[in-house]
Order: sequence, then C-alpha cells, then structure tokens
Amino acid sequence: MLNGSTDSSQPGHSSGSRSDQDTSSALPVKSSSRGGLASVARLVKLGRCKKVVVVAGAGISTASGIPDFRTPGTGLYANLEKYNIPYPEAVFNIDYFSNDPQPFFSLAKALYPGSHRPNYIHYFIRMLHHKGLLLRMYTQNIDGLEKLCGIPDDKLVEAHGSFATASCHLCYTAYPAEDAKHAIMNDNVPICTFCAATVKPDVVFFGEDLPQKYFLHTKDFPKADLLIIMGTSLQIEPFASLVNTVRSTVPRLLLNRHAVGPFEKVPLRRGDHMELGDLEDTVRRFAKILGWSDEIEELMRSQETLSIPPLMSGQTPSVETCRSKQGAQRAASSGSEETDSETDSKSSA
Ligand code: CNA
Repeated sequence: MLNGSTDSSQPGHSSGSRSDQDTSSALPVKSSSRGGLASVARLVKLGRCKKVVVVAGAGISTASGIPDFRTPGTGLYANLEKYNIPYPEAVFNIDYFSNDPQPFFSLAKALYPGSHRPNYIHYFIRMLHHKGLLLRMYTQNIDGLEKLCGIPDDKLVEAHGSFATASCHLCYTAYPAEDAKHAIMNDNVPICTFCAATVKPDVVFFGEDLPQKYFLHTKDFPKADLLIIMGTSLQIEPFASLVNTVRSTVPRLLLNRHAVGPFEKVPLRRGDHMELGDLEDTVRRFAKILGWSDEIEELMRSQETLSIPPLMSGQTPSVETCRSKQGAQRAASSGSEETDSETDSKSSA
C-alpha cells in the first residue's frame, strides 16, 4: 500500500513524501545539462546501455490528447469543476469513490482505452524494446497506450493499474472488465455480484495496494544500466522514489518540461542528464541523434495500420484539451488488437 502523502495526488500512491528529495534547498537549474541527449545517445551507440529502464508518467500521453494532472491550465487538476469534487485528489480517493463513484466514472469515460492513439514517444520506447535494449518500462499511466503501441506485457509494469480488469472496490471479487466498461460508458454503476458494492476498474487509488508486478523493481533497478525518466512530476510515492534505486554510477536522463525530483538539486548527481522542453520534440531529437527516426516512423506506420483498432465511434473524450497534430492525423485505421511483440521479443533475444 502507498504511504501517507503531503500532496496526495493519486492512486494507492501517496505523493510528496519524498524522503530523499529535499527540494527546499533546490536552486534554479539550466534547461539542459551536460549535453543531455548527445551524451546519453553516445553511450547507447557505444553499446554501454543494454538494460534500459524507462520510468514514465502522464506527460508522455499529452501528445495523444490526454491531459496530465499538474500542467497549469490544461492539467486535469486545473479542470475539475465539472466533476463536482471538493479537491482534485478526491477523484482517485477510494473512500470518496465508495461514497460517490460518479466523479471517477466521468473521468474514466474519457480515459478508457479506445479513444486515444499512442504517439511518437510511446513508439520511441517500443523501439528501445525492438532494439533489445529495454529491460522494463514502469508507467504510472492508466491509458493503455503502452500496450497499444506494442510494448509487450512482460516488458511493462503498469504501476498504477489499468482498465484491463475490474473488481469490487470492497470485496475485490473480479468483475468482467468489458461489462464494467459498458456500464460506465452508459452512465450506469457496475455492481458486484457478490456483495452489491460498486465495481471499479483496477486503477490504483490512493490508499490501495500497487499491483504485484510493481515489485519487479527490486530486481530491475539494481540491474539497469540507463534510466530514462519521462513526463512525470515525480510527486507520487512510492513510485517517485524508484528513480533513486539505480546504482549510483548509472546514468539517469530526465526528459520533461521542467526539472523534477532529484533533478531539481544543484549540482546534479554525476551521470545525471536532463533535457527540458516539449517531450515529443525532445524525443524526436533524441531519435535523430540515435539514427532511429526512420525506423520509428516505419514502426508507427505498420502498427497503426495493422494492429490498432479504430477510435471508438462517436466518442470525443471530454478531457481532451490538447490533441496533438500527430494524434489528430492518425484517426482511422483498422485491424486486430494484436501487437507484433513476438517479432520484438525475437529481436531482443
Ligand atoms: P503529473 O503530475 O501531471 O506530471 C506530468 C509531468 O509531465 C509534469 O512534470 C509536466 O510538466 C510534464 N509534461 C506534461 N506534458 C508534457 C510535454 N508535452 N512535454 C514535456 N513534459 C510534459 O503526472 P504524473 O504522471 O507524474 O502523476 C502520476 C499520476 C498521473 C498517475 O498516477 C496517473 O495515473 C495519472 N494520470 C495518468 C494519465 C494517463 O494515463 N495518461 C493522465 C492523467 C493523470
């Protein structure tokens, strides 16, 4: 279960209790440190990074049109009037849900997989896997876009759960995820067949346990030879502190709009790099330096054409405030939901 929080931002997680991240002494930092992208790209090209761990948050999906939590103006926390809740975090508070599930269900309607497409950033991570370099991706996101872009299950830890399964929020009896989705999408409340309490998708709320798979981190982080942190404010514990569990000699690269967590401190730890700015632009530049741009474009084209089902008809997500040019372009494609992870796994092998 997640710890207590000072900024109790979301799921089963607590935010703000960053024991080793005293930012009170933080000084302003430069937008780019030690030639961030180029230095790390050099290490990758030299074959020094073959066990890459990616830690990601809502910022990797804003280019797909899904608002994050905390970006002023567009973030969900700045636009919660319509959910009629007393404070932003209430939407992911399990006790609040128990009393009134509607705010979460309204938000869930917009976040349910099926109404958004993966973007370049997701495919960049998929390319890490394709190249056999991805040890594991740890995401806080619940939008399912990592799976949709073809990152296979065994490479992915959805630390804050997902909509793929559902269960009773009181007795934890499993409930068919599709039935839960159908009910929520039609403004009904799914009810547990065992105890008649409200069913919710297995998205982790504040005060709930993290999925078992999350604990893979105890093996993965000590093994990592590169940590890439993308699109997260590192405000939610225990997830945020994962970034401090790689070996001290392991390079860490932060790609975000602003410095977060241990990257707020000056000077940065040796081996730490950051590149600040719009994430999609940064990742495109990173891919270019690595010489992967064409392969990623090709991967996106084939995945979009062959494996991603069309957007759910008639559904315009209500929280969609910042659809990217790219996300908007890729509207209709068809096919099965299968991914080519088998191909990828072979290439990893
Ligand atoms: P957050 O606290 O909203 O932080 C997002 C971070 O990403 C911020 O530091 C932003 O500055 C940065 N960011 C956003 N867009 C960009 C961009 N285009 N370029 C560069 N940086 C950008 O969200 P976290 O992920 O840190 O918080 C964890 C919560 C958010 C998780 O528990 C999620 O479940 C929850 N969440 C998930 C989604 C989703 O699944 N897509 C959406 C909203 C919230």
